Amino acid sequence: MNRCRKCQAPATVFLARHKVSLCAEHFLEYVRKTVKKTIKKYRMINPYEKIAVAVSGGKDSAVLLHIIDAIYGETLELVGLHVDLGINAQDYSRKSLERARNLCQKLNREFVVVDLKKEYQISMDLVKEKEDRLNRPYCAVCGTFKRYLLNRSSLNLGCEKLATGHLLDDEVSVLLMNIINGNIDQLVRAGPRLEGNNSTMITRIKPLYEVSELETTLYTQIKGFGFQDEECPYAVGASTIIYKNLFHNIEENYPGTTIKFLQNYHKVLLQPLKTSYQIAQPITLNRCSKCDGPTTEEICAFCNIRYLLTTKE
Ligand code: Q46
Ligand code: ZN
Ligand code: ZN
Repeated sequence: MNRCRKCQAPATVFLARHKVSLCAEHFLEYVRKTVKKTIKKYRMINPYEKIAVAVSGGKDSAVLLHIIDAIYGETLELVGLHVDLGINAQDYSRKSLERARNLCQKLNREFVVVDLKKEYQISMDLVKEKEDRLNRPYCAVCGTFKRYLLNRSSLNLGCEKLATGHLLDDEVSVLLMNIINGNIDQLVRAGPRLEGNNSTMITRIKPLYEVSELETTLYTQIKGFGFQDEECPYAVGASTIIYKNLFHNIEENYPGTTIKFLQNYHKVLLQPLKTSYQIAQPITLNRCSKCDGPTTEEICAFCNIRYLLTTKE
């Protein structure tokens, strides 16, 4: 029988990338320590800050809120921020909202909902209905909605940072997609801390940057907390899923490859890339002429999409 490397109790988990067996308690400690190390390394959180945590109702953001709450307790003001995307199929949005609310209630943290339909008269259901007008993947549109609303709401709530549940698997998938598509602009700005500007753009942090999807799954199983585990009805065919599966296959054969890819990107490739392309400076942001939000154009992506969805013809 495998024994926990730390306490010799029967092991529950084998971490292939570290070749280490751990009992349930020491596995939870390992994940928390990984997050703590990331937060420290990238100077993500200062004492007594007010931080918005994006809670989708899914497992990754549940783990994120649990861990930040466990590490910092009352020394941080945390607000769970949920975007209701208006997905009626399979009752998806209602179930997600319920999960997110329960999580915040359990942890005794403030919970705020931004309702896309009530506040902006648009929804992901409307995106599906009018997909010919937009002609872009659902998840790309949804990503624009979420980024816009989370940014705006966390600033309105007076938060200093916005924490999101992006994981190792998300980051490497986006990195590989950007390499393949030659998106240099995105590549030089990849990272777990994206600086804001104190007025229109909040600083975004990703404390789960070095935690894998498998690890968050095990974390939720051990802790036994509920989350929305049904797949989003609009996720079908999303390219990120295909890239994630690619990394899962590589990881099965060569454990540790995923984290190596991410760490080496930062250690070896990022700096030369920034230097040779000389585009490391922050982009100049204008204010959107419709909503006053941040944009590099005259009208921001959110207002553009909203216009396409709500005009008569
Ligand atoms: S909610 Fe939105 Fe996700 Fe659904 S449409 Fe895609 S991005 S899959 S995390
Ligand atoms: Zn142990
Ligand atoms: Zn706008």
